[in-house]
Amino acid sequence: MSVVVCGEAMLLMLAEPGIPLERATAFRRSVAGAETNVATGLARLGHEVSWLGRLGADPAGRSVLSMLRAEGIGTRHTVTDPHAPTGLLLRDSHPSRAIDVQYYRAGSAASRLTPGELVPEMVGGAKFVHVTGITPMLSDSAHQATLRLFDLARQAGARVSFDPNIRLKLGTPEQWRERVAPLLGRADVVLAGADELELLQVDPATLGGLVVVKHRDKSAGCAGLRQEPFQVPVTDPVGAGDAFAAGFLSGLLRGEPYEVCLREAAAVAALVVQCPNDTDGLPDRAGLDRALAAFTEAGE
Ligand code: KDG
Repeated sequence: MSVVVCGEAMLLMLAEPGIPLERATAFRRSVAGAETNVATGLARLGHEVSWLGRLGADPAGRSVLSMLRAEGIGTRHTVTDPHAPTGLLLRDSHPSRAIDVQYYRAGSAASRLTPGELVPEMVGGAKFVHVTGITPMLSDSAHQATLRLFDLARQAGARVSFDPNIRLKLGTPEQWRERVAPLLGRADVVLAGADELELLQVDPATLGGLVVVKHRDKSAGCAGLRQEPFQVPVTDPVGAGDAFAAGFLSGLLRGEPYEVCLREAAAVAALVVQCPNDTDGLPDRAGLDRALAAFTEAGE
């Protein structure tokens, strides 16, 4: 297994594009979850990926599981919880006005993740373990589980990549600072927005690992390099950060220089924002190569 991701996967009911949530009558079913978005991106680019997480013993959980399996994501370690539901996310989709995201995830099966259920075998052989700040914000036990995952990754010789993924619906800035800021210092690769680093009050220069900063102007950089965003029409910006992470990690897994990792990350993100849901635009290898060639031809 090249990459292990851990986090909550929710059933996503996405309103028909352009219609506000309370007016929408048609919804499309798919999967939401920052970590499973990254897993889907990596799987489509040809990497072996496994997902650690919990689902309810309900139709939403079975639906999520079959969609993840259809992407070729390993689900051997998925836990089905008979006592708690699968999380649900309802949202609408617009290119420029604010997107209405409604979570129904409090007390979900995923929030009941515990450190005791994470065992070394789950990360054995992984090159990367990818985690986001969402998981430690789900509950105290999920926070403890996240800390345990960092330890297991370290013991297994896997690098940890970490995206804070701040969602203020999950906690106050103080709570994010308390739980999530310390994790950045323990990660080997941090993928974070400049605004997130500010909110967490983390100076990237103090972090030991590689820090990839996503800037407000949509450019991104690391190790003194800067990648401008590719100019594409934006249909739905949700999932861009996860797509960027998948593209960047894919480059790292192939041993590419950071310059290539940044360019591929930006290209995967540019493909995702052109489609309404989180994962429709995630390319396979041939699709990414075609996009990169087109951007090069356009002088980008
Ligand atoms: O990164 C996209 C996510 O926002 C979405 O898929 C759901 O993980 C999610 C969250 O907590 O917002």
